[in-house]
Amino acid sequence: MTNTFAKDVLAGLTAEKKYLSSKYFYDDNGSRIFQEIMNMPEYYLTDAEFEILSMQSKQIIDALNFSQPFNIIELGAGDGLKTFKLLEYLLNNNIDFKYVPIDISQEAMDILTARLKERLPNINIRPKVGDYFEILKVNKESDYPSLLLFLGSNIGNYKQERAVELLGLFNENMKDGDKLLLGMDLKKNPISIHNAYFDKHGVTKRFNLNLLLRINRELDADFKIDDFDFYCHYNPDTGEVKSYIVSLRNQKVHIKKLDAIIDLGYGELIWTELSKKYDVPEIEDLAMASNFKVNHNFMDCKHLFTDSLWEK
Ligand code: AVI
Repeated sequence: MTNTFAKDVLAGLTAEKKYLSSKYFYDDNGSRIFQEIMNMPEYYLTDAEFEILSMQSKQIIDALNFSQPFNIIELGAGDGLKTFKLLEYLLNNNIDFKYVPIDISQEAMDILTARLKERLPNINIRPKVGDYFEILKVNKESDYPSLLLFLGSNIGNYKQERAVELLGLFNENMKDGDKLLLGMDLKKNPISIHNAYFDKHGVTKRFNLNLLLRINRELDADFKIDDFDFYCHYNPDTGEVKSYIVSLRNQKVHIKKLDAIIDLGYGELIWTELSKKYDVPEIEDLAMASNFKVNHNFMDCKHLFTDSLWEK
């Protein structure tokens, strides 16, 4: 078996406690459902981060203390326009910078580049498709300072050890003086978090069950979607939202390409996603564990979310 998706699905579905990684949510259909999630009023994260980047562009750029020109490198930029307001601020103020969005999807980069060039014709944009670290290694040789962006609470989808490992790798690939702006969701009234992930229209349920459809299609399996449900739970003590697919009956699923029959019991869970929420001391600890110092936490007016500025 050559393909890592196949290997990971087999490992996850034959484990004592079944799991599937949320990184596999994002096929074309999953990416579209994620756009729907970001447009839901319950999913406050998107609007909160948009507010930060719109209202505090000046403060963020001032805090960088960069000489010009500089680079803005966005990791996992997708086809969205999260950073539009920040980029617009820079152009309106004649600040000299180059924008380097990075993503694994060529299509996403093409869409983003076309949209930005249309809306900000003067932008100096150099999209890159591929592995973050290969691109960051090259950037380390740049003569100019760089701001790395890892927005949208993406870090929250990594377990603590993996988050430290990833941030440590960012750190190693940054020059002295480079900075990282990290989008992190904050602990808050647990009901708001519950509603953002257990939405009443079932969009997040569709997002999770789409993973079973992907396995059916790509690995020739016979998951019957109606025999599965979605459950998620926020634990305010740990700040962790954990999401699961639930088997609604005793059933066997045949995954032909894996030559595997998976037994699922009534009520059995397949863990799909972690979405971690932080408080300020935890942000300080995470920064320290990955060799960074927190420069400033830029928060929206309701303190739902932070874009946390870190330096080496
Ligand atoms: C991409 N990631 C930060 C989202 C989150 O909030 O964990 C994915 C998501 N899962 C359910 N809703 C949104």
